[in-house]
Amino acid sequence: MERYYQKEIECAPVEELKAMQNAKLVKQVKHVYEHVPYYRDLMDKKGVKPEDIKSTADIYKLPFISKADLRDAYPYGLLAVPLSECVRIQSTSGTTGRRVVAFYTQHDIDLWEECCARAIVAAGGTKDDVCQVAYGYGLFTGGPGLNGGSHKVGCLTLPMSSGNTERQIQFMRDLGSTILCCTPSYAAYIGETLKDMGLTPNDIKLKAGIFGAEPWTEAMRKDIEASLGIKAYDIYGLTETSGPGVSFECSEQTGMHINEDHFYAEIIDPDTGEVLPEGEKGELVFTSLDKEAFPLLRYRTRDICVLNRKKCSCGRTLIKMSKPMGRSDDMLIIRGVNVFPSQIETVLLEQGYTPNYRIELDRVNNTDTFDVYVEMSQEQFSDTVKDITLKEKELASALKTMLGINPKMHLVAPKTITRSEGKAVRVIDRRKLHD
Ligand code: DLL
Repeated sequence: MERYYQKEIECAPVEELKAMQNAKLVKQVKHVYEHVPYYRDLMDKKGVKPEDIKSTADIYKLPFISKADLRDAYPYGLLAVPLSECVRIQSTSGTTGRRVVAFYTQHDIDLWEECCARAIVAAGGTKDDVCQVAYGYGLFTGGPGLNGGSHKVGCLTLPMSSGNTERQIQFMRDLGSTILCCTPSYAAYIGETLKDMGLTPNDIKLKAGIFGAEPWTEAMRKDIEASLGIKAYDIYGLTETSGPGVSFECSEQTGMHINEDHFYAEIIDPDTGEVLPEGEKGELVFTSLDKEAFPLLRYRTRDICVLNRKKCSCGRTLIKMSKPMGRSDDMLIIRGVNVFPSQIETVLLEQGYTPNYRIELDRVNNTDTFDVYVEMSQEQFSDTVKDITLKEKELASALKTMLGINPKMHLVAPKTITRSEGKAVRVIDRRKLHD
């Protein structure tokens, strides 16, 4: 039997949902225009006033917000309430330029946690469950978001954070965890470790997993389900809109239901910005309808998706998005962490290396491998092997500080990285990320 956290919203008649979105949009545009000078300037430049937005049918008139705007406005420029009203920030890794810092009032936190609670209940969670949260905690939104959702459902919450896998399994056994929340690659690794410890899914009580923050295929879903003896559910979100819980899978698993009472979704042509009809593939754009502190209007996610409103057997009427099928920028997601090649280049230049480098990615046993090859100068190359090994370690550690994940560094001889006559090919990605 399908369960819901907020049935009155999740299964509301579509017309009711649309009317709700229209009313919230009108209010939100006014709030942003009055309180965010940065966005007001964008609207003024486009010649659009809050009164011009009467419903979601008018949304195309509004300007987009992109990561470049977040950079320009860093840190407070898109804040719509006094800082004293904010109770939390969350962030992504990266340099000042690439880092996203999102602000929350208590009301924003409550709504975000409710979105995560909807995902947990859709995966079968109840107050009798033991929910082990093995997403990273801290600035990353995964741990705090699912932790809050788990509390709202009333599950016994295990705030494990990621890492220390044998201890994860020990707790899972001792406390009888029934739901696991983490990235799909970490879930696969936990499954592998379980086997290495001589255990089987019969030795644990897990029944469901809520996995997201990075792309994963149906084949990976099947592997994880078999290794942990669970049903695996997808969850999507991004720091800019709050974190996980923008959309989530139900029992039908043919896409993720978007929490439309809080987020208005559009699909646009990434090149022209034109809004595409439902069912067409393009870039996903979100407008936060309820957020007080950091309400982004028409935020370009760069995720390529399709939306559909076909009737779902779970009873929810919320529109569904496909799994992201790619990106319209150069962002890579490596072990759940967002990485831009330019961040790597910044570190190399800071450390006195040439910008001749290559990133190689693969997925071995469902875990991402991350190798960075960097060319040495003639002087660097004349160092002893011992010196070079030390330099590789130093560089790996500088990259870890910048990105939050550890690459395998390879310092290579001068002129060995293939030069390109056109656009440099910096990234070789051999992973199969999409079906
Ligand atoms: O990854 C929030 C999150 C945490 C989602 C835990 C789900 C679970 P960011 O670090 O800001 O936020 O990264 C957002 O990750 O634009 C997508 O490209 C990608 N992404 C997130 N969820 C999925 C998913 C969190 N289920 C970026 N499938 C997004 C594929 C995903 N890609």
